[in-house]
Amino acid sequence: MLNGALIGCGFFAQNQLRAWAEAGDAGIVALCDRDAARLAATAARFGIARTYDDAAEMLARERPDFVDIATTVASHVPLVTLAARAGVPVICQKPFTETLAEAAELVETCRRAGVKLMVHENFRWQAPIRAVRRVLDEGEIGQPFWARIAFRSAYDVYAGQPYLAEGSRFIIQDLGIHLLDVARFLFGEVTTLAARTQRVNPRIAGEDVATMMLGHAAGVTTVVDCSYASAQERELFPQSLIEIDGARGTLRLGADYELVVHADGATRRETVAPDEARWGPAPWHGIQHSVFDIQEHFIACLRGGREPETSGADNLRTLALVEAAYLSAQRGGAPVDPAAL
Ligand code: NAD
Ligand code: 89V
Repeated sequence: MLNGALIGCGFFAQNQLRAWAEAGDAGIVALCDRDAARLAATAARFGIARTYDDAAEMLARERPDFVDIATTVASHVPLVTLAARAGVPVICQKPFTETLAEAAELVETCRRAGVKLMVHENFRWQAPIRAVRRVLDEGEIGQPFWARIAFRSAYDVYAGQPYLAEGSRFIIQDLGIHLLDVARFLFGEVTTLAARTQRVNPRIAGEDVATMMLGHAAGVTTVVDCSYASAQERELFPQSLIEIDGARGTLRLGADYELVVHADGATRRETVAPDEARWGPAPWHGIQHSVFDIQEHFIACLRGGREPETSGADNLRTLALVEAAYLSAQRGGAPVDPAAL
C-alpha cells in the first residue's frame, strides 16, 4: 500500500479524494489546508484523521510515499519545490505554473532531486477520448488531416470555482489547456498556433471564449474552440465534442458521448459514455472517472519506475501551447511557433 498526502482540500480535491478512496493499493493518509473549516470538513468526509495547516510540517512528519497537490496555480511553485526537497514523488494539478519558465525550473528541480513528477492533466484520460485515440491508432479512418475539438457551454463554473472569474487569464489557462493537451495526445506536437480570444461575460476579468488553429508536425490542422458563454438548447458540460476527417473516412464524437465512425462507405455507432452509476453524479461523472484513471496511472508509474504520460516534462509542451495562444491573441491572431517560446 502506498500512503499519500494531499495538499488543498478545496472544490476539486473532493473528486481526487473520492478516487483515492477507491484505489486498490494506494490511499491518502494525511491532509493539509490553510483553511481550517475546509480541512476539518474534508477530513470528516473521508475519515482521514491526520491533518495539518502547514505542508512542510506534514511532509516532514508523515514522510509519505507521494504527495497530491490539489491547490490552485499560485502555490504550485513553492509546494512542488518543497516536495522535491523532501524527496517525495508529486502529482500536481493543472495549470502546472503561471509561466513556462517556472514550469521548466520545477521540472529541472524534480529531475535533480530524482523525484517523479506528474501533472494532473486528466482530460486525455476520459473514456471517450481514449476511444477516439483507439480509432486513430487502428487506422480506421486512415491518416487524419483535419480535426476540431470543441467545448461550448454556459455552465456556471464560477459558482464552484469563484477564482475563475477573477484572473486576467481564464478559459485558455483553465479549460483550453485540457483541449490543447488532447490535441497533442491525438495528433502529436504542434508547430504553429494562431488564436483569437473574446470576453462575453462582463462580470469576469479574463477571456471566456477562445478559438485556436493548430498546425501539427504530422500535417493535421486542428481547430480547438472553447466557450463558457454559449447557452444552447441542451447544456453539454463537461463534454468535449470531436470531429476528425481522415483519408479513409471521418470520426464524430457527438453529444452524449456518441461516437460515429464512417469509413470506406460504412458507418458504425457506439456509445462511449462513462458509467454514470459508478462515477456520478452527472454531469461531473464525465470527469470523475478520468481522475481515477490518471491517479491509477501515477501509482502504476511509481511502482513500475515508468515516466507518467503527463510528466512535468511532457506538460511543458502543453503549457507552451497555452503561452502561444495568449501571445498570438495579443498579436491579433498572428501564428506563433510554440517551440520558440
Ligand atoms: P479551491 O480554491 O477550491 O481549493 C484550493 C484549496 O487549496 C483551498 O482550500 C486553499 O485553502 C488550499 N491552499 C492553497 N494554498 C495552500 C497551501 N500553500 N497550503 C495548504 N493549502 C493551500 O480550488 P479548486 O477549484 O479545488 O482547484 C484546485 C486546482 O484544481 C486548480 O489548479 C484547478 O485548475 C484544478 N482543477 C482541475 C480540474 C480537472 O479536471 N483537472 C477541475 C477543477 C479544478
Ligand atoms: O477541468 C477543469 O479544469 C475545470 C473546468 C472543467 C470547470 O473547466 O476547471
